[in-house]
Amino acid sequence: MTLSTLRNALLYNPGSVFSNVGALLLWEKGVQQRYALTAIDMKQGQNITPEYIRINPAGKVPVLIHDGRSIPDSLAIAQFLDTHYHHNNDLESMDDKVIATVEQWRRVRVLALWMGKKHPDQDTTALTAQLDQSRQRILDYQQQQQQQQQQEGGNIVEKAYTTRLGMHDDRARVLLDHPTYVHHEQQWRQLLDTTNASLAHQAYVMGNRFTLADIYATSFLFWSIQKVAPPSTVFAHRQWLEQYYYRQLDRNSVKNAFCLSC
Ligand SMILES: N[C@@H](CCC(=O)N[C@@H](CS)C(=O)NCC(=O)O)C(=O)O
Repeated sequence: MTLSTLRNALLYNPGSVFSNVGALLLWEKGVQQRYALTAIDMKQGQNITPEYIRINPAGKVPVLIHDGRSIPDSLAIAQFLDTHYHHNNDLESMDDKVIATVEQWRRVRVLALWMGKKHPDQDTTALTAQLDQSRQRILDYQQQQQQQQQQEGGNIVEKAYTTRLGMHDDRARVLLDHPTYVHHEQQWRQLLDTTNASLAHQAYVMGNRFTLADIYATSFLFWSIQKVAPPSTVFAHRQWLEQYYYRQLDRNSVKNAFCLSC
């Protein structure tokens, strides 16, 4: 399959937290039929091929392809969908308060909670070797592009690999640094607590209407339960959050986007 020929698609990695945000956005906006769900094989490094880096220099998912134009980043996708399909369910993705809440969820690096350095003396030799290898693969691609550039003149993809390298190094720091793990774990628990407290007197994260903040909260909770801790831990002393979460799982959009009965 050639990604560059796609006209309308969601590039995603099934099961990853931001990909779930992307898929849920399509279902909540009722436009899931218009975009072909296209899995990017991250394990095989499909997200760092020149073709993908041309689409998204960050080498991340999700990316929405709309009429052949690429829109990376889940928040940008939400804002695009809210603007383009403004008659469909408004997610209030331009509202400052909604954005501020969404950013609280986005700031928690859940990858650290899953695969990060949980103990100061944890042996990270294997992970370091793996990260060094994936870094080298980026450099190899970049060098290939540089050689091509000399032959053909001008190549934006070579520069784009510098962006991907920055993302890679940031990811490596998040995974290998113990204080970073501690920081994100605290942020995660705090966010669960504050969300639980606000849900004691309202049905949704922002009050009595479903917004983009619910899409992030539900995706992060779902992912947390798959990868970080069982429901008994996530919901311990957080009964309002628990009730909210199971209400969200009952939504048809969530069932379909998260493939709950696949
Ligand atoms: N700010 C981005 C974050 C996207 C993101 O971190 N995606 C992860 C998957 S959940 C990814 O693509 N990671 C691959 C990598 O960085 O190598 C968004 O909101 O879409």
